[in-house]
Amino acid sequence: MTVDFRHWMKQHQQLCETVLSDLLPATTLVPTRLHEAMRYAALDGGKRVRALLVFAAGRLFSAPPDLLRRAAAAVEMIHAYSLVHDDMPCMDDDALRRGKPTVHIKYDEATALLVGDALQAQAFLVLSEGEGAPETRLAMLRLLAQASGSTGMCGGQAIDLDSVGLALSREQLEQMHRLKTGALLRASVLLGAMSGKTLSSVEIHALDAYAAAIGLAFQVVDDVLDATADSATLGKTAGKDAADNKPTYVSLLGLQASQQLAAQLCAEAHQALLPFGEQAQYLHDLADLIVQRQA
Ligand code: GRG
Repeated sequence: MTVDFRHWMKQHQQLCETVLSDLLPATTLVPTRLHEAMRYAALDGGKRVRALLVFAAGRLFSAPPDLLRRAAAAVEMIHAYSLVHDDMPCMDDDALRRGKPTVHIKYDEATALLVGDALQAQAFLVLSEGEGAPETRLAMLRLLAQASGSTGMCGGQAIDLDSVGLALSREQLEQMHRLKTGALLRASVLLGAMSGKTLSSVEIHALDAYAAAIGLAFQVVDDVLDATADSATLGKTAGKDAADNKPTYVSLLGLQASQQLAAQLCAEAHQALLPFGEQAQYLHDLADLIVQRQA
């Protein structure tokens, strides 16, 4: 990772925070407590990997800033909603997220449910508004809906909930993560690129190969960190996978083989970007970031 990339990353994490703050309902707007809780869930926290993927992919095709910013905010809102719901007692039942009490602890369960619902609706609202060709916007909305719904993130979460205590094969584990985490990461890459131009099938194929590799790498690293890092560093409860008897890459392959797999997937991601040349440098560096992250 270069100094240039680190500078770009900080700048765009800050931009993501500003754009989210602008596009979320104000706390003065009724119902004020719900809007305050939505802002609590979405602002001031997280690595903003999905927004960074949108911005870095947008750079490939000089995407217009307004559409790119809305796409970045939309994927982070969907992600924030998924975390709020995932932390609820009916799912993972967690008290800590992004170094803060989870939404149902800070507020209450009913509010957490509504925060997730409202963040999801807000994501589609912000992407439907603003500048840009209506057909591009429609294609982007469709992609985000597919990535979030029952054949994407929600479907992956359903498989995850059904898998507790089961011995999944490597293929089954991969399919679950491709949906649960990979679908939104893929959508982030494609939404960024689509903001700039209508993609050819060759471009979609190359970006898909990149997204598939980083999506899986993200999850492998998540499993490694869950087994090796502490809660203070992670900002969420560490060791939860083993405690909950969940199948992970670490439980399936062991720690060392999981680390090797993450490195191999990073190399595959880099390889997939070759057709895009220098313009893809930040996507290249984001793959490194995903694999080298400590939280
Ligand atoms: C409840 C519909 C629904 C879906 C939940 C994404 C997800 C599906 C659950 C999150 C549980 C989890 C810990 C998944 C592992 C990978 C993951 C998405 C980690 C959190 O993402 P980061 O590390 O979080 O990008 P930050 O806080 O940095 O944004």
